[in-house]
Amino acid sequence: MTTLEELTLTPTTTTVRAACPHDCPDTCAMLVTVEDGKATNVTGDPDHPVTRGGLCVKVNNYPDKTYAPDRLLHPLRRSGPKGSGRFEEITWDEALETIAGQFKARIAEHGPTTVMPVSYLGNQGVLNGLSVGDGFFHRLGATVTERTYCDSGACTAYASTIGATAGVDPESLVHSKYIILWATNTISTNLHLWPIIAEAQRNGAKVVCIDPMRHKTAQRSDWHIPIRPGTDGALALAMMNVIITEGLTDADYVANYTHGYDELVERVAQYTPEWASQETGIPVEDIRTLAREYATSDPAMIRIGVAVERHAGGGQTVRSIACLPALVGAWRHVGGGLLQLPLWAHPVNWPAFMLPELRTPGTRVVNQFLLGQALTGEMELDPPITALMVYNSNPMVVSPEQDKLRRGLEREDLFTVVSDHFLTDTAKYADIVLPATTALEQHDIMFSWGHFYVTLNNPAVEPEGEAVSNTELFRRLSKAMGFDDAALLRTDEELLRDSYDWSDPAMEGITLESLRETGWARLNLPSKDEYAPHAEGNFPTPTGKTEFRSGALEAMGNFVVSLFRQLSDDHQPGGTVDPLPYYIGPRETAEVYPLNLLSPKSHAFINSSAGDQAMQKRVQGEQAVTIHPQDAESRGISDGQYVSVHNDRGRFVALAKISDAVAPGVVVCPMGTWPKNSKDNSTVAAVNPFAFADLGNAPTFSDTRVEVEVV
Ligand SMILES: Nc1nc2c(c(=O)[nH]1)N[C@H]1C(S)=C(S)[C@@H](COP(=O)(O)OP(=O)(O)OC[C@H]3O[C@@H](n4cnc5c(=O)[nH]c(N)nc54)[C@H](O)[C@@H]3O)O[C@H]1N2
Ligand SMILES: Nc1nc2c(c(=O)[nH]1)N[C@H]1C(S)=C(S)[C@@H](COP(=O)(O)OP(=O)(O)OC[C@H]3O[C@@H](n4cnc5c(=O)[nH]c(N)nc54)[C@H](O)[C@@H]3O)O[C@H]1N2
Ligand code: SF4
Ligand SMILES: [Mo]
Repeated sequence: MTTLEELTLTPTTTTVRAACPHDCPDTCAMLVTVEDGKATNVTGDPDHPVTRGGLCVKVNNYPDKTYAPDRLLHPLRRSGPKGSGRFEEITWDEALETIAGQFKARIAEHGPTTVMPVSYLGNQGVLNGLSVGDGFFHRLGATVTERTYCDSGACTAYASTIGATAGVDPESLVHSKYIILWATNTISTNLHLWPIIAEAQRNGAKVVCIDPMRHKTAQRSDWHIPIRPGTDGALALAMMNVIITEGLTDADYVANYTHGYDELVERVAQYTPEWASQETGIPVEDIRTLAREYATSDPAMIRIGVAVERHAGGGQTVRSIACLPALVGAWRHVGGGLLQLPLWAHPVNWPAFMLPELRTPGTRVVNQFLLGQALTGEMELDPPITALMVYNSNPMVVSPEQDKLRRGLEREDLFTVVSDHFLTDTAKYADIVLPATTALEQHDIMFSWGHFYVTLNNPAVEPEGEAVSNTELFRRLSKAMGFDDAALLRTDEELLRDSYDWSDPAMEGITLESLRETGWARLNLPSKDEYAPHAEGNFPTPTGKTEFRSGALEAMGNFVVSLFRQLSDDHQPGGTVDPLPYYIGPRETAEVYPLNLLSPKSHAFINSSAGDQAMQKRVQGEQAVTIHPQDAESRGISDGQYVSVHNDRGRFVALAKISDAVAPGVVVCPMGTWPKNSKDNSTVAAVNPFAFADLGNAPTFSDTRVEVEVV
């Protein structure tokens, strides 16, 4: 490994090992060049087996973000109407006094659940990310926010079928001979996996991409299968039908390591390729070919993207896909099986951050997708929400029902605090705005949901202005509220020590001290050339097998498995769920509005982050909706014209991009654009529904029907 001394150029120049803080599977190891106390450059660590020296377009100018002229550097108090963006600078003491005073007064009048936190994964660090603040709000007795933006439906389905297993090591994909990329635009959203897939491809692997859009990844795949959105479950069930009827199962693997096979055979008999072809729009022969090639190639890999869960039947879709590897014995081989979120391999000490012991059992839970309803009173809440604190999230961009949310945030009687790097469209509605540090200015340690490496983030420079880390923010708030619980006042050093279960076998040989030397380390697991965790079953399910018939769903009905949710197990959705996989089609149909809108990730933004940075805005371009030539022609739309995209929930305006990269009936507009940078102050979130998918309270962003017309 290159030493820091070797990387150091001049005596006043140092190199600091850091980590990209974003909600991205790649969790890159960064090297920060610091000259005279200023960060002047960031690069990827060339020695890191996944980062391989490169950062992506979203982050490779990270010092520009840290030193951006419009960055928030001081606490602010609103001095104009909500949304006007007019603020005046105040001191931290004034800000903390105001917040504590407002929280106390509103709690005295309504009770503690009148306060609601809103946070997600703007920062993904164990210290400053998902659960920072949870202990504070539990101690306060605030409404518990359910966070199910991402993969909670897929995780529930996956865990109900094969257990909370890390699955395949992404690096093992070099050994795969058949790789199905199912609802993932890898080159944009999981860039550092692509060289591994490309290596497998050079070694003879066939790469198949199942996606309604012919994007960068589809273009580089060997076979692109355009599918009608939200119908993937039909395809997976029909693949099982073909595999079973044509005798392509691995009978020995099925007999030893699966549960409920006979019932599965009975169940999938109805899901013929002919039926699935009608649902999915994929020719019958293609469905048969896919099933045959998948069943007869070794090792065969399925990589599922998060987008596979974003429709009414997302949970059952993942259930069906998760059954496939066991049916054909793919798990026997290194590089065979299923890759979803390998985060389950990381022994993060989550309870030390979520602090469930500070929560009062039975405290009210509100899901963040319903924020607009919760704030406008459409959702009956007693007491109402009268104080909101937003950090690590930008709901005006990422939450559905944007118009309703805006109306809620405009409420004069709502006291809103936002902590962020920039004055986002959400922050504009705040009463108090607080400045947050960037990854270059704070301590953290990163798990990964895309590989088996743990990465330490060392601060490279002093914070700009009066910005503080989220950990420091909540220490200050705890003191201002008079909370003296030791757990709420832990220093960053103490939090780092609490971050991982260092005694877990996966951490053997890794300590905080060793990470300070090396920056990152691979978890203590077999190498990518040996790792086949389920070659002999060993699934972490009740039966120890792949459960075609799911004991968990049978016992619990609908529930939520997700690390990204708060620990609130006394509040599960419930209801009965068929324990065998079955088909649920899209909820919104062509009868309502003719076009199916997808809002996948943008290439140059990371969710809404970087959405207001000059370079990234240039690369991403203006908000645009891709529409098929036939649909454009029948509506009199020409390329480059502004169009209105609308339904009963709202509308946004975007540039029309006419292309046959999408099928007729499908339109695509990436999420992440800031409303203020759009033509009509609105984005895809204006038309997205709040409705949940079938499992795990997952979103249904892809289950959005719209009409498009010239403005
Ligand atoms: N550049 C960039 N990278 C990111 C992010 C970002 O914002 N920008 N965000 C990060 C986060 S938080 C996440 S969760 C991941 C998500 O990364 P991905 O899992 O790749 O998710 P998306 O980009 O939303 O969608 C991927 C593809 O799914 C397709 N799709 C949509 N609906 C369906 C469907 O019903 N069936 C099928 N088969 N395909 C469908 C879309 O056309 C899209 O091409 O990316 C991470 N990486
Ligand atoms: N239409 C549509 N909507 C979607 C999706 C979709 O595919 N389509 N995807 C969903 C998914 S998968 C996800 S993961 C969510 C993402 O939702 P969010 O996690 O809310 O994502 P970001 O937009 O990145 O918002 C993070 C905010 O946190 C701020 N931030 C970053 N670091 C820090 C910090 O250290 N401290 C503080 N205080 N703030 C910080 C950023 O500047 C940014 O404003 O969006 C969901 N919304
Ligand atoms: S956003 Fe993802 S790909 Fe880009 S630098 Fe961060 S971890 Fe790497
Ligand atoms: Mo996500």
